[in-house]
Amino acid sequence: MSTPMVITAAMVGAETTREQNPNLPITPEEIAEDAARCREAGAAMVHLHVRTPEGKPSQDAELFRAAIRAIRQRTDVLIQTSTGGAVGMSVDERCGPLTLTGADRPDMATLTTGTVNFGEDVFWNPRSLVRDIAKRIRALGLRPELECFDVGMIDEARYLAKEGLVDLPAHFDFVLGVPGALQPRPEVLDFMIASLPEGSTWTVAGVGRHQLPLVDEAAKRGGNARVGLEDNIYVSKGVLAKGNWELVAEAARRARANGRELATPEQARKLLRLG
Ligand code: KMH
Ligand code: ZN
Repeated sequence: MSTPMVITAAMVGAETTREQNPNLPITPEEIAEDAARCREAGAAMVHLHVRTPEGKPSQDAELFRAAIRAIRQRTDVLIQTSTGGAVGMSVDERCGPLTLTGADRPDMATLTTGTVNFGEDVFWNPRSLVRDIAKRIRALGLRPELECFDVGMIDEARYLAKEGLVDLPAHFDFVLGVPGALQPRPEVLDFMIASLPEGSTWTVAGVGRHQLPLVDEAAKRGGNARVGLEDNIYVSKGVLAKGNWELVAEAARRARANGRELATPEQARKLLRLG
């Protein structure tokens, strides 16, 4: 039996707008409703950003609290909060969700381990900032998902481990296809997998048209996949996704077609060593 595949739904993001896809969830209720449908369609985890009521990206702790509570009232899906936020945010702003404790604490948080061109912007992650966020994730008792837009960002995880800021083996997310950054090719994916610290787990998040084909590539290689409106608004060429759940359903179909079962949140918790 192969290892079950963890599907993560990146539901909101900071860049996608309602003008691009009117089905983007924004309010806590909309996010929770779509999250419950994603879980039914096969997602074990959601990667969460939040918005103000006007739709502006925000890392405000209270907005996260409301979304996390609404999701947990509806479904048992794991919640991974973003510490990336939107380009240009300060580190304190980005770490808003890391102030949530007790019943509102997320299950996991992202940690991008280097700087990358991000379209016409720069997603700024100097080493000092990465260490600051890593310490805050650790202080909250969480394990990070290490967001790697390039192979050097995997190597940086080894430095973080030597400094006692990240435990190895760890869980990585290869983000491929961002304009201005590393593009997905089979040999790129294979190199990233071969570059991982021993025993680590991985997810691949493809941007735009790369998103769904990369689910097949991940399934074949024993990995995991992230889909959702944060990274891609179409379910097929020119056809807008009706919600994140539709992208998850398509990812689930592809996973099963490649002989993979889907992980439940409980299985994902064990596979990703979330404790
Ligand atoms: N919005 C991007 C600039 C994360 O969530 O950790 C960063 C991002 C990464 O989405
Ligand atoms: Zn994100």
